[in-house]
Amino acid sequence: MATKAPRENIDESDLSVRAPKTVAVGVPAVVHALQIAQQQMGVARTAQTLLRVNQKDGFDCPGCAWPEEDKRHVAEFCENGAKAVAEEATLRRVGPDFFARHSIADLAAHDDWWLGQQGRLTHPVILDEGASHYRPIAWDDALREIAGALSALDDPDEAVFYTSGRTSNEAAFLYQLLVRGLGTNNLPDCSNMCHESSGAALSETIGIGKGTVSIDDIHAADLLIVAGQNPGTNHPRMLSALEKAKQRGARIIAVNPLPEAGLLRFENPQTPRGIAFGGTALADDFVQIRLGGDQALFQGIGKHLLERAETDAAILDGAFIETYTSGFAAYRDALSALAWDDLVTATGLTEDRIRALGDVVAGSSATIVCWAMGLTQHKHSVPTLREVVNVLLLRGDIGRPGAGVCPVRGHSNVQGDRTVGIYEKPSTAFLDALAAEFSFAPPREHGFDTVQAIRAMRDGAVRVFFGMGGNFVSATPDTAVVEAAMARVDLSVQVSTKLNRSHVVTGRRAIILPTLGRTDRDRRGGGEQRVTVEDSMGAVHASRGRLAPPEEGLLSEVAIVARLCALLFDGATGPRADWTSLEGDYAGIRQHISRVVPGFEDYEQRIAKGRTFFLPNPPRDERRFDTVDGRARFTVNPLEYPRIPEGRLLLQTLRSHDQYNTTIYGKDDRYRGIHGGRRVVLAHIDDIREQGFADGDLVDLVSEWHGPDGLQERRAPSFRLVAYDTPRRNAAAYYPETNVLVPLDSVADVSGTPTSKSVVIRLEPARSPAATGAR
Ligand SMILES: Nc1nc2c(c(=O)[nH]1)N[C@H]1C(S)=C(S)[C@@H](COP(=O)(O)OP(=O)(O)OC[C@H]3O[C@@H](n4cnc5c(=O)[nH]c(N)nc54)[C@H](O)[C@@H]3O)O[C@H]1N2
Ligand SMILES: Nc1nc2c(c(=O)[nH]1)N[C@H]1C(S)=C(S)[C@@H](COP(=O)(O)OP(=O)(O)OC[C@H]3O[C@@H](n4cnc5c(=O)[nH]c(N)nc54)[C@H](O)[C@@H]3O)O[C@H]1N2
Ligand SMILES: [Mo]
Repeated sequence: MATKAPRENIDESDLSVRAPKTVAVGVPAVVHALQIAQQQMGVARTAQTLLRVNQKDGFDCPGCAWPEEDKRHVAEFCENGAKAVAEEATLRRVGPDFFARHSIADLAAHDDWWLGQQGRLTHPVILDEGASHYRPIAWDDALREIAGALSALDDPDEAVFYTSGRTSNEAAFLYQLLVRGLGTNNLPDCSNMCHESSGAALSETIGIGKGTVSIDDIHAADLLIVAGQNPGTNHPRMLSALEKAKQRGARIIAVNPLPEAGLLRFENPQTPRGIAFGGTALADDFVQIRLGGDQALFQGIGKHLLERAETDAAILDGAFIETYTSGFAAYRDALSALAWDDLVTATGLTEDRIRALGDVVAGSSATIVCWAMGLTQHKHSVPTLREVVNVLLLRGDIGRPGAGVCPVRGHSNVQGDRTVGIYEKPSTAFLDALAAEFSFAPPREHGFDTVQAIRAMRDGAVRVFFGMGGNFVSATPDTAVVEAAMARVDLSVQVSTKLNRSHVVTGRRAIILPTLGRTDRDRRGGGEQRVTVEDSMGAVHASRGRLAPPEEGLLSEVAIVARLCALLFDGATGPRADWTSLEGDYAGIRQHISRVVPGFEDYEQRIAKGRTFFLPNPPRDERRFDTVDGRARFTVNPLEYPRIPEGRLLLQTLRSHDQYNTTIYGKDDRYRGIHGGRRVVLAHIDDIREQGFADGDLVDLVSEWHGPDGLQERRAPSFRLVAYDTPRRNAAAYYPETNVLVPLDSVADVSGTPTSKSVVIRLEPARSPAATGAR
């Protein structure tokens, strides 16, 4: 069912702009988090819940994927973790009466923030074809409807199964089995829009699609480069680790177009010193790079190291290069042919500045590069990350203490989901093991990633869309195209904790299955269940919720999938397993995983009593590189960087401090000085003036994209211009509001990730003066 987005009647009249902050966290953050938590869940539940976050035998924070330290604090959570928990543990409810009161058209007129604020979903509901309202449906009937629609497909590839990254290992493993049992690898996931570029670059160059450092390595590093990441907002617990590294003498360099508060200074609320003394200055150096200039920066650093090595061979780790790598000579020659002028243009930094950074790298005894979306969501993200690897290889900075690559993952179990099989391009070894374990023939042909899935839906090739968590409609690029694509599907199913836009923009028929979250107690036939998750550093541990679930009889994700399997696979065809007993006791699923996925041997024992275990990581553990030639690979990557046409700006779409992806907690972005609104575009004052505007003017953002059929334009109306400290011609605005501007076909080479951090836009005076914010 196609609906009109709430974009037309935008009220941002409370918007105000103040000076950005230079210090992150501290007491105001804790107070703010507790306020939000108490509004959602009351005082008693707040205390009961927040004290269990990330404790051994507690539940894993549904916030981010940053690992816990081994020695836990009493309150092992951060402001934004507390908000994520409060969102889920809220006492507000969305039940059948809510859906009776609100038609689809009514819900569609509200934004993601309002939808999320309504509370936890409690009952399965169905939207019949042509109906104006969802109506309640019994669990069994809902599951039979879904199984029926899947069985009726002419070809299993007519179904698409999306996963967001909060799903546990157990649920994810069973879910991929269901999907492959049906006969398709159409398993797009949020990773396709997130760290896919990291996975692609790292698998190719070092033989594993994950980072190679542990939390101890962070503490032990001599130099930490944090590029394209805003940890003060998105991975606040990382700041504690950076602080510890700093206290042990590490240098920290922030590479970012924006001076993000958390990277500059940090007040640790866990330590009295943090509160009393105004915190630690974290970054020793802030490198204000142009959007998309990072490939050039790392090439420049590599070039400088190679030049210095001509007179001082000890600059490079010759023994490492000789023993463990391939491709060095070609890399060296390619870099020597690069012109400094190009590197300067691409980065916006001077040659001297880049060389000085090279000297810092040369002087470091152990270097880690951390990154997130600022490096992964560009057209040339994969080459950019290959260049990061090149620099680390030059100095042997992989596979020894305090050194390595550190892609900082987003969703709390996005890495685990991939490990247990949520992947549209599964390896042969994985499929072979799955086939042997469950006596069936999984499909071998690769499936759709997120962007390919949208194209197939748009073209009418998909009849069933199934979303395991997430908010497909809001999170994906090109909102208008995705909404139309979703409307073409016969049946859309969402397994969700909270209401979001993907429940309102649906297929011709739609089903919502509510489910348990991390914080909820999960009691099944075999007793109270735990699930497991893998953090950003490959450590696996159990998570157990303790709160009374929002509704008796609410099914866990595992139970939903197990029951669908029981309906779909009768033992004659498809995978064979005892679905009922797997639903009753998830230890049975862990046994299957331990036989299918390498590294999970003795799974149950290794997670007992709150223990954590590390999955094998050949580069880290033994400097073994499972690449095509068995070596870590230097690569040659022709320089790329965004060329911004005359009179245009390059827009990055990012997160405010008060949101979790498409879940909006509130309308403030405290550290950046934005209050009471989200429709702002941060730009350099000279660009604002050059374009004929003034700070505070209301503009429409119009993106320009040259597709095969010529110029395409997309418009996001009514954004307030905010003069901000950013490089010239680089602008920033919040996602998901700006997803309307991101063309579906604008994706990263190799990884297919939407280029959410480089969208060419022009500014136009706002057509409709909808928002009248005072400043
Ligand atoms: N509270 C909270 N926590 C979260 C999330 C959330 O929404 N809220 N989301 C989770 C998820 S799924 C993810 S993936 C992570 C995201 O974590 P981040 O990647 O930190 O999130 P973004 O807001 O997209 O910020 C991108 C950062 O990169 C910078 N940047 C943009 N382009 C470039 C570039 O070309 N070069 C460089 N060097 N820097 C650039 C931006 O200025 C910004 O600081 O956070 C996770 N944690
Ligand atoms: N323009 C632009 N677009 C982007 C990005 C960007 O930086 N810019 N970032 C991209 C990135 S990095 C990511 S990861 C994606 C995020 O894409 P998604 O993961 O699809 O989006 P979320 O907003 O995290 O999903 C939130 C919804 O998940 C559901 N949910 C929460 N917890 C659970 C649970 O435990 N179980 C179940 N079943 N459901 C649950 C709730 O209903 C909630 O409304 O967005 C991408 N899109
Ligand atoms: Mo993400």
